[in-house]
This record gives sequence, structure tokens and C-alpha cells, in this order.
Amino acid sequence: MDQQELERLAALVDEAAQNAGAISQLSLGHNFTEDESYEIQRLSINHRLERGEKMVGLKMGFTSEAKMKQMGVHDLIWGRLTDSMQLDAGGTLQMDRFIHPRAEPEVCFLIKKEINKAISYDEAMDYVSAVALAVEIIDSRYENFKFSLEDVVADNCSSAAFVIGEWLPANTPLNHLAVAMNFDGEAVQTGSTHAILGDPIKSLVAAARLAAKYGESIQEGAIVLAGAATPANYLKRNQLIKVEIAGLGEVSFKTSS
Ligand code: OOG
Ligand code: MG
Repeated sequence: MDQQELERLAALVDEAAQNAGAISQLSLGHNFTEDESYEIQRLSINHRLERGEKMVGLKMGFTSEAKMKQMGVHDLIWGRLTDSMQLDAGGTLQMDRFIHPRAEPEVCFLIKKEINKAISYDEAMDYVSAVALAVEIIDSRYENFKFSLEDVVADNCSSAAFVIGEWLPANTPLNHLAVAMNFDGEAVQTGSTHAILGDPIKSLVAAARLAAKYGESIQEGAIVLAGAATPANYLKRNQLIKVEIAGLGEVSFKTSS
């Protein structure tokens, strides 16, 4: 696929996100490789940066069996986070800005010093200044939330918004913590942080490896979302969403009418 075609597809996913209008899967009409899908993602994020958004970190996807099974994609993926995607804890998610948003419980890392190479498990936490629980709001730009691996990567791994809880010391234990997501007081998902690659720190190791592979460095002060511990749930208007992770506290947000 030539550069012009990659640019054209990047503009398509970017416009779909901007207009909150679903498009058909790129892979149905085009043949592109996984590497090309990352290039489409990079180019589409460039449009956001040109509009004044700032890169604030990375997200990992399909780090849990639960998510791989729900979406039918079985490879680790990573996407980019910008400042406009961050919603304050307790804030209201404007539903008109999204196509068919879903929420999922995550944990995240705050990066202490630049990571520009693959790192080992043992050194991973040397790069972390704080940890927190988070809720990711994903919103595939594809009709019916259906995609191939290449499609979802090109679409920045469905990144749409995220909410971060209180930052806690980096030595706060992260594994084997009970996870609960409630909508209007009703439990919609329960699970364990162990579902995230058997240990959420492994997700940071994978993020460093994949970012290095694609020539992206993880900056000091960046946020890395480790991937959902449970499947995601569709959001409706006028809901109160709360995620609680034992030992990490809780965070909530509302959806608009
Ligand atoms: C792709 C994004 C996956 C996760 O946490 O596993 C992801 C999707 O499910 O639409 O964010
Ligand atoms: Mg996620």
C-alpha cells in the first residue's frame, strides 16, 4: 500500500472519530499488513496533534483472555492516548461525541523516566512513579464494533476516553486484586487484575517492547493503560459508572443525557 493510500485511510478513521459516525471495516475493501495498520494509526493521530491535541501516553489492548474472547482478536495491540481523551474522575462523558461507547476496568502506570527500549520484568517498576485504577471508554469506529486485528490497530485500538483514579505509590501491589464494575449500582463485571497477562506489570513490559518496535518512546510523565481485566459493557445515557479495585480505591463518572 503506498503512502497516499495509508494517508487516505488514516483520514477516514480520524474523521469517523471526529464525527462520531461509524464506517465499514477498512479490511473489507483494502489489503494491508499489521505494520501498515500501525502506520495508519500514527498518521491518524497526527491529525489530532495538528488540531492541537497532545500525546499523553499509550494503551495496551487484548492483554486479557476475557477481552480476546469478547472481541475475537488474539494478539496484543497498543494505541495512543491524547489529552482530549481524558475525563476527570466524577465527570460526565458527553455521549453525543461517541458512536457506541463501552467501558472497561483497567489499571495504569505513570512513567517516571523515558522508556525507549524493551525492558525486563525486573526493571519495569524502576520506570514507574505511581499506579492507579482507571476506566477506559472504547468506541470502535467500525459498524457493529466488529473488526480484524489490522482494522482495530488502524483505528487506534478503539481508544476514545479514559478516567484515572487517585495516583498511589509505585510499590502498591497490583496483582490478584478484585475488580468490580457497577452501572447504576448494579454489578456488570467482576474479575481480578491477575487476568491482565497474569500480572499487570507484564503489560508495561509488553508496552515498552511494542513501542520500541514501532519507534515510539514512552515519555516521562506518560500514562500507560494496561488493558482491561474483564469484558467491556455498552454505556447508555444517564448512567453512573463506578469501578472499584481492592487496594486501589474506586473511580466513577456519569454519562450525559
Ligand atoms: C479494542 C481495544 C482493547 C483492551 O483493554 O483490551 C482494549 C476493543 O476492544 O475495541 O482496550
Ligand atoms: Mg482497554
